[in-house]
Amino acid sequence: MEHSERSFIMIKPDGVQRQLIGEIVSRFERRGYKLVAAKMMTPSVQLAKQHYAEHDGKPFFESLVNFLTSGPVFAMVWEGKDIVATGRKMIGKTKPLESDPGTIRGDFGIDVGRNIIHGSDSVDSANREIKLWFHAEDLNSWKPVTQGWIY
Ligand code: RTP
Ligand code: MG
Repeated sequence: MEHSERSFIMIKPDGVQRQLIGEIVSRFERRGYKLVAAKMMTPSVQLAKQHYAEHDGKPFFESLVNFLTSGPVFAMVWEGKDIVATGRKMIGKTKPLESDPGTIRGDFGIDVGRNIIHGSDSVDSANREIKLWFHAEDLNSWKPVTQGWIY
């Protein structure tokens, strides 16, 4: 079925521990995006390594994988116009000094290794990550009954 752009957005273990799930889900909802899948789970080491495969070999890779597998995450798929790029804007930059107030990281974080949330960095990454974390049958396509402000 045809749908507009989708992104894989995940609240990391620190965001779950700090009880920011509602706050973050609310920001995406209010912006006008549609939630099409969500689940809470503790990722396996294998899944975390696959997810962050592009960083394999970097000095922070092991601690990144350890962190992501340290407890439950809240994995989601969000849908809507330009969700990949807009999602990254809403999340804020990787480096705490560069993450502006008003963004999720800029409002809630000060540590590059404890940065609350992940968002796909391109449409290709989104497609890869959605396949990695979700089965196709768990993605819920739906249309708002009240048309107008949700794309
Ligand atoms: P993410 O993939 O988690 O959404 O974060 P991102 O795109 O903003 O940043 P990325 O470059 O993909 O890095 C993935 C995660 O690795 C940790 N990191 N640590 N110590 C460091 O210099 C360093 N650089 C990156 C961060 O936790 C980042 O979210
Ligand atoms: Mg990244």
